[in-house]
Amino acid sequence: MQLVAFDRRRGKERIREMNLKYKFPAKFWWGAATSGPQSEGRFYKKNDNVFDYWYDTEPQDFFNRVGPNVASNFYNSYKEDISMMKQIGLNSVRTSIQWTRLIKDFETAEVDEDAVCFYNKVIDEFLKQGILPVMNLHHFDLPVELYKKYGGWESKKVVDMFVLFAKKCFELFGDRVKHWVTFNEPMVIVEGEYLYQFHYPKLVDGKKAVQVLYNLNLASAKVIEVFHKSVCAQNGGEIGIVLNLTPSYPRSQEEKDVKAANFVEDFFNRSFLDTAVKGKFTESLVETLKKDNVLWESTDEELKTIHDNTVDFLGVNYYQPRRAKAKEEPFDESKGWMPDKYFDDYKLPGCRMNPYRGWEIYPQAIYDIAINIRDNYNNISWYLSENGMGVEGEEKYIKEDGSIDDQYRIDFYEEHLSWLHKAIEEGSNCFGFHAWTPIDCWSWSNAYKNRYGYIAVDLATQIKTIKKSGYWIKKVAAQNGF
Ligand code: BGP
Repeated sequence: MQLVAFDRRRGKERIREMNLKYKFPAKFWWGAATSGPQSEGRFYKKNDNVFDYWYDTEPQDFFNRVGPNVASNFYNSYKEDISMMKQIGLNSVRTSIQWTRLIKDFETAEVDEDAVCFYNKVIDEFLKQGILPVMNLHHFDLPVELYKKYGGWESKKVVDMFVLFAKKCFELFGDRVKHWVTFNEPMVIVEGEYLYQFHYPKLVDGKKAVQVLYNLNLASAKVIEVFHKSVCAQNGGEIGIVLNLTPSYPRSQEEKDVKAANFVEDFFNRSFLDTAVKGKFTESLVETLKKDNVLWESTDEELKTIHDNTVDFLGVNYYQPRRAKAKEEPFDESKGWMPDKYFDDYKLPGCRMNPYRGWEIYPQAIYDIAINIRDNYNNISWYLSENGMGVEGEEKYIKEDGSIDDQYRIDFYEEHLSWLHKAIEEGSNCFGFHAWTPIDCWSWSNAYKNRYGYIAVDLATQIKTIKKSGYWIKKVAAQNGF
């Protein structure tokens, strides 16, 4: 009897699979991404990161004055949260190990035993639920102590302390975690902290920005070196980096606009992509920085480390495209060098926008990214590690049964996935799709303004409810397509 029922069900599944418009490769990752500082809350954390400190000193900078103290309470509710992730069919999830939670003393990398116990429980719970944990080592969460003492990522001493932290992570958790990430969006550290003032310490200093860009590349390569020599790698573990590759399209095909867009690519994308995959900095970028007298300080030994230690896989976060045009006014260098010397941002008239986040919606860029990786980056294996639609005031879409009808998010994902599918059909080596984010989480100075999750969080009660998109991804994951 049971067998008949089972066969009927399989039969139906097969028919559904045959009817799919977009079928993805076997073992495709259908998951979502979050991070420690955005989900755990500060509970029992022995050290503060730059965001904890910024919130404690300038809470007015955060949307509705909501800080990272509770976030989505993952520290206390990780079991229930992971079980909800399982319920919506995710087969893989990325989060991060917080440097400021795991490590008590940054100079010696002495660990905090409570934190070790916490991360062990989290990893074991993911595995018990059949969800592949992808562990990232840095999601903008620099210990504030290291900023105050050494200038944070401006210092190569901090690079070495980060390597000590990473080594500890591999030793403690590498027996179970097989997929590691050195950094999430390192370019955002450069932009937010040193150029455009949207992350603490909100500096505007192009020269320092360039050194930080270099030091982050060095840190990633040094961590990869340690990883590849560790038992984790011998046991089949892999390490990658997650980059926000925002393709930059020129306003027109006129030479000056193309040149401007090409510089944007060099500075904001290739400065991490070329090093991560090919082990070397883009020549045209190095030439420009040298000419402008702002090139980083490097040694031959460091450049060899960067050259010899490239990633095993790539994660690409994509939210919005970037558009550039030639400068309309000459750049005023009296306040110092900035990459903006070579381009102006360009807003495409009439483009589709996500009004809450102020970001253009352009799904086709996924295809362009995928083909670029295929043709210019050795067709390295990669996954779409973040993609998402942040919406403010989602409560207005609550249905009678209490769940949120976020059809707009489903449409957004289907459109992006259709372009990804096309690129895979054409040979791009993509192995997964992670949405931002499994459960609504705290998002830096935007706090809880825009919600992204498959699962909603009621901030006052911390009650979590699956949205319509959560049921959608469950079906997509089960069918391996849609
Ligand atoms: C990405 C970050 C995430 C998250 C997301 C949404 O760039 O990796 O950490 O913050 O953006 O951000 P926001 O809420 O600011 O729209």
